[in-house]
Amino acid sequence: ICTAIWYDCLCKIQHVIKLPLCLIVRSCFDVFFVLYTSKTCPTGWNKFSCSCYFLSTKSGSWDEGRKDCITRGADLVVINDKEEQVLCFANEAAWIGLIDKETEGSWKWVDGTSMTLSFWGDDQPDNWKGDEDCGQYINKRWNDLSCVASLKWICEKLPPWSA
Ligand SMILES: [Ca+2]
Ligand SMILES: [Ca+2]
Ligand SMILES: [Ca+2]
Repeated sequence: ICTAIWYDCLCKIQHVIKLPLCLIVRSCFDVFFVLYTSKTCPTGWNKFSCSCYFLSTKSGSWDEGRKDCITRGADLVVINDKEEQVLCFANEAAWIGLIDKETEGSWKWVDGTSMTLSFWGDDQPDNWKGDEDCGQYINKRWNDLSCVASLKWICEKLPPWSA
């Protein structure tokens, strides 16, 4: 039976087994996907798989972007898989939740996890001028950039069960 509750369950299973199960079964749930989206993502946010995404209209430093996301009950986006990397973010250059400020070259996500899967652009990260510790999404790849540069940012709001 296709119900919104079912969709919730599938998202939850996907979150646990780390497979894009939502995508696989999505066609079956298209109608409810729309309902689910309108129910769970605030206005101005886009739904993909189990999360809601927001591209800022303003620009600012990485810290300013993160602060804004937290204010919105979210955080800077954590890119967990190829689907999320490719599908979510159009062609905008924007901050993502990736940082190597603590230890140079040791990239961490804002949720505290280490970066394992990566989508760096050619010759990146290069820590140019020794001052590039924040992750930028650009041309569907990543670049390390000075954290005080001014960019838009992408927030990701996770589903309630992961809070
Ligand atoms: Ca994510
Ligand atoms: Ca760096
Ligand atoms: Ca760079």
